[in-house]
Amino acid sequence: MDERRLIRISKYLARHLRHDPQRIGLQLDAQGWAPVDEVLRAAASHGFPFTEAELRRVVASNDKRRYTIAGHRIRANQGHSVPVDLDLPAVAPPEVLYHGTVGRFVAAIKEEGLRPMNRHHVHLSPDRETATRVGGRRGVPVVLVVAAGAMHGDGHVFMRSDNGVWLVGHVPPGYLRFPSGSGAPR
Ligand code: HQG
Repeated sequence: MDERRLIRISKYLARHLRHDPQRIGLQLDAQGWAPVDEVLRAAASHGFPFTEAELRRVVASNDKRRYTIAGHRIRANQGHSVPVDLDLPAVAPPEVLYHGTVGRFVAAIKEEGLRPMNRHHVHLSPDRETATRVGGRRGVPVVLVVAAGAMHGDGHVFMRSDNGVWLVGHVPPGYLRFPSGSGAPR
Protein backbone atom coordinates (compact mmCIF):
# COMPACT_ATOMS: atom_id res chain seq x y z
CA MET A 1 0.00 0.00 0.00
CA ASP A 2 1.19 3.49 -0.84
CA GLU A 3 3.04 5.09 2.08
CA ARG A 4 1.64 8.51 1.28
CA ARG A 5 -1.90 7.19 1.43
CA LEU A 6 -1.23 5.69 4.87
CA ILE A 7 0.11 9.04 6.08
CA ARG A 8 -2.94 10.85 4.73
CA ILE A 9 -5.25 8.42 6.52
CA SER A 10 -3.21 8.80 9.72
CA LYS A 11 -3.47 12.59 9.57
CA TYR A 12 -7.19 12.32 8.90
CA LEU A 13 -7.55 10.09 11.96
CA ALA A 14 -5.51 12.49 14.11
CA ARG A 15 -7.70 15.38 13.11
CA HIS A 16 -10.95 13.56 13.88
CA LEU A 17 -9.97 11.33 16.81
CA ARG A 18 -8.04 14.06 18.65
CA HIS A 19 -9.33 17.45 17.66
CA ASP A 20 -12.47 17.75 15.62
CA PRO A 21 -14.75 14.67 15.63
CA GLN A 22 -17.83 16.87 15.11
CA ARG A 23 -16.56 17.91 11.71
CA ILE A 24 -17.55 14.49 10.37
CA GLY A 25 -20.36 13.90 12.86
CA LEU A 26 -18.33 11.46 14.91
CA GLN A 27 -18.97 10.96 18.60
CA LEU A 28 -16.12 9.90 20.89
CA ASP A 29 -16.98 8.37 24.24
CA ALA A 30 -15.58 9.79 27.49
CA GLN A 31 -12.33 7.83 27.03
CA GLY A 32 -11.90 8.89 23.41
CA TRP A 33 -13.11 5.69 21.72
CA ALA A 34 -15.23 5.52 18.57
CA PRO A 35 -16.63 2.42 16.83
CA VAL A 36 -14.46 1.47 13.84
CA ASP A 37 -17.47 1.11 11.54
CA GLU A 38 -18.67 4.59 12.48
CA VAL A 39 -15.27 6.09 11.70
CA LEU A 40 -15.33 4.39 8.29
CA ARG A 41 -18.86 5.55 7.63
CA ALA A 42 -18.26 9.13 8.78
CA ALA A 43 -15.08 9.46 6.69
CA ALA A 44 -16.77 8.02 3.58
CA SER A 45 -19.75 10.30 3.89
CA HIS A 46 -17.45 13.31 4.21
CA GLY A 47 -15.51 12.66 1.05
CA PHE A 48 -12.55 10.64 2.34
CA PRO A 49 -13.39 6.93 2.03
CA PHE A 50 -10.94 4.26 3.19
CA THR A 51 -11.34 0.58 3.99
CA GLU A 52 -11.12 -1.23 7.30
CA ALA A 53 -8.01 -3.02 6.00
CA GLU A 54 -6.37 0.34 5.32
CA LEU A 55 -7.36 1.59 8.76
CA ARG A 56 -5.89 -1.48 10.46
CA ARG A 57 -2.75 -1.13 8.39
CA VAL A 58 -2.36 2.50 9.53
CA VAL A 59 -2.83 1.53 13.17
CA ALA A 60 -0.40 -1.39 12.96
CA SER A 61 2.32 0.36 10.95
CA ASN A 62 2.17 3.83 12.47
CA ASP A 63 5.65 5.03 13.39
CA LYS A 64 4.53 6.41 16.72
CA ARG A 65 1.71 3.99 17.55
CA ARG A 66 -0.67 6.91 17.58
CA TYR A 67 -3.83 4.75 17.62
CA THR A 68 -5.14 1.65 19.34
CA ILE A 69 -7.86 -0.67 18.06
CA ALA A 70 -9.50 -2.72 20.82
CA GLY A 71 -12.33 -4.99 19.75
CA HIS A 72 -14.50 -2.98 17.39
CA ARG A 73 -13.32 0.43 18.70
CA ILE A 74 -10.45 2.78 17.93
CA ARG A 75 -8.91 5.75 19.75
CA ALA A 76 -5.90 8.03 19.59
CA ASN A 77 -3.33 7.18 22.27
CA GLN A 78 -2.64 10.81 23.18
CA GLY A 79 -2.52 14.33 21.85
CA HIS A 80 -6.21 15.24 22.17
CA SER A 81 -7.51 18.76 22.31
CA VAL A 82 -11.14 17.63 22.79
CA PRO A 83 -11.89 16.71 26.39
CA VAL A 84 -11.26 13.00 26.89
CA ASP A 85 -10.19 11.08 29.95
CA LEU A 86 -7.65 8.53 28.77
CA ASP A 87 -7.89 6.87 32.17
CA LEU A 88 -4.17 6.16 32.27
CA PRO A 89 -2.64 5.06 35.55
CA ALA A 90 -0.22 7.37 37.33
CA VAL A 91 3.30 5.97 37.08
CA ALA A 92 6.62 6.97 38.58
CA PRO A 93 8.76 8.55 35.83
CA PRO A 94 12.49 8.00 35.34
CA GLU A 95 14.81 10.50 37.04
CA VAL A 96 15.12 12.52 33.85
CA LEU A 97 12.85 13.13 30.85
CA TYR A 98 13.30 15.42 27.84
CA HIS A 99 11.25 18.02 26.01
CA GLY A 100 11.99 19.14 22.47
CA THR A 101 11.10 22.71 21.58
CA VAL A 102 12.58 25.60 19.58
CA GLY A 103 14.52 28.73 20.50
CA ARG A 104 11.65 31.16 19.98
CA PHE A 105 9.69 29.55 22.86
CA VAL A 106 12.57 29.40 25.33
CA ALA A 107 12.14 32.84 26.93
CA ALA A 108 8.45 32.14 27.70
CA ILE A 109 9.24 28.65 28.96
CA LYS A 110 11.91 30.05 31.31
CA GLU A 111 9.24 32.36 32.65
CA GLU A 112 6.20 30.07 32.89
CA GLY A 113 7.60 26.57 32.61
CA LEU A 114 6.14 24.08 30.14
CA ARG A 115 2.41 24.44 29.61
CA PRO A 116 0.09 22.03 27.74
CA MET A 117 -0.85 24.75 25.22
CA ASN A 118 -3.63 23.23 23.06
CA ARG A 119 -3.31 19.74 24.46
CA HIS A 120 -4.35 18.29 27.81
CA HIS A 121 -0.82 17.59 28.99
CA VAL A 122 2.76 18.58 28.48
CA HIS A 123 4.39 15.84 26.38
CA LEU A 124 7.80 14.60 27.48
CA SER A 125 10.11 12.14 25.74
CA PRO A 126 12.03 9.28 27.34
CA ASP A 127 15.21 10.05 25.40
CA ARG A 128 17.07 12.90 23.75
CA GLU A 129 16.69 11.51 20.23
CA THR A 130 12.90 11.53 20.43
CA ALA A 131 12.86 15.01 21.95
CA THR A 132 15.16 16.23 19.17
CA ARG A 133 12.69 14.90 16.60
CA VAL A 134 9.72 16.53 18.36
CA GLY A 135 11.46 19.92 18.55
CA GLY A 136 12.67 19.55 14.96
CA ARG A 137 9.06 19.69 13.70
CA ARG A 138 9.21 23.44 14.28
CA GLY A 139 12.76 24.43 13.46
CA VAL A 140 16.19 23.94 14.98
CA PRO A 141 15.47 21.73 18.00
CA VAL A 142 16.31 22.82 21.54
CA VAL A 143 16.18 19.95 24.05
CA LEU A 144 15.27 20.72 27.65
CA VAL A 145 16.08 18.33 30.47
CA VAL A 146 13.24 17.78 32.94
CA ALA A 147 13.95 16.72 36.53
CA ALA A 148 11.03 14.29 36.46
CA GLY A 149 12.14 12.29 39.50
CA ALA A 150 12.28 15.44 41.62
CA MET A 151 8.89 16.58 40.32
CA HIS A 152 7.37 13.22 41.15
CA GLY A 153 8.92 13.41 44.61
CA ASP A 154 7.22 16.78 45.04
CA GLY A 155 3.81 15.31 44.17
CA HIS A 156 3.42 15.94 40.42
CA VAL A 157 1.44 13.16 38.74
CA PHE A 158 2.93 11.53 35.64
CA MET A 159 1.24 9.21 33.19
CA ARG A 160 2.61 7.28 30.25
CA SER A 161 0.48 6.94 27.14
CA ASP A 162 0.17 3.65 25.25
CA ASN A 163 2.89 4.77 22.86
CA GLY A 164 5.49 5.67 25.47
CA VAL A 165 4.98 9.45 25.62
CA TRP A 166 5.16 10.83 29.18
CA LEU A 167 2.36 13.20 30.18
CA VAL A 168 2.22 15.73 33.01
CA GLY A 169 0.03 18.75 33.66
CA HIS A 170 2.71 21.44 33.90
CA VAL A 171 6.46 21.65 34.41
CA PRO A 172 7.44 24.65 36.58
CA PRO A 173 10.63 26.34 35.37
CA GLY A 174 12.61 25.25 38.44
CA TYR A 175 12.61 21.64 37.19
CA LEU A 176 13.98 22.53 33.75
CA ARG A 177 17.56 22.63 32.54
CA PHE A 178 18.19 24.66 29.39
CA PRO A 179 21.14 24.13 27.06
CA SER A 180 23.63 26.96 27.28
CA GLY A 181 23.08 29.68 24.73
CA SER A 182 19.39 28.88 24.23
CA GLY A 183 18.09 31.88 26.13
CA ALA A 184 18.19 34.65 23.57
CA PRO A 185 14.74 35.45 22.21
CA ARG A 186 14.59 35.28 18.42
C1 HQG B 1 5.76 24.90 23.48
C2 HQG B 1 3.68 15.11 18.32
C3 HQG B 1 5.63 29.02 24.96
C4 HQG B 1 6.26 23.49 23.45
C5 HQG B 1 5.08 15.08 18.86
C6 HQG B 1 5.84 23.07 22.04
C7 HQG B 1 4.86 14.94 20.36
C8 HQG B 1 5.53 26.74 25.14
C9 HQG B 1 4.56 23.83 21.81
C10 HQG B 1 3.50 15.54 20.58
C11 HQG B 1 5.33 26.84 26.53
C12 HQG B 1 3.32 22.98 21.96
C13 HQG B 1 3.57 16.80 21.39
C14 HQG B 1 5.29 28.13 27.11
C15 HQG B 1 5.35 24.77 26.01
N1 HQG B 1 5.44 29.18 26.29
N2 HQG B 1 5.68 27.82 24.36
N3 HQG B 1 5.10 28.31 28.42
N4 HQG B 1 5.22 25.60 27.04
N5 HQG B 1 5.56 25.43 24.84
O1 HQG B 1 2.55 20.18 19.49
O2 HQG B 1 5.49 18.71 22.76
O3 HQG B 1 2.63 13.72 15.77
O4 HQG B 1 1.26 20.81 21.60
O5 HQG B 1 7.65 23.42 23.64
O6 HQG B 1 5.85 14.06 18.30
O7 HQG B 1 5.66 19.86 20.47
O8 HQG B 1 0.95 14.66 17.33
O9 HQG B 1 3.51 19.83 21.83
O10 HQG B 1 6.80 23.44 21.10
O11 HQG B 1 4.90 13.64 20.84
O12 HQG B 1 1.54 12.23 17.44
O13 HQG B 1 4.52 24.85 22.80
O14 HQG B 1 2.99 15.82 19.28
O15 HQG B 1 3.14 13.86 18.16
O16 HQG B 1 3.26 22.13 20.83
O17 HQG B 1 4.40 17.76 20.74
P1 HQG B 1 2.55 20.72 20.89
P2 HQG B 1 4.87 19.09 21.47
P3 HQG B 1 1.99 13.59 17.11
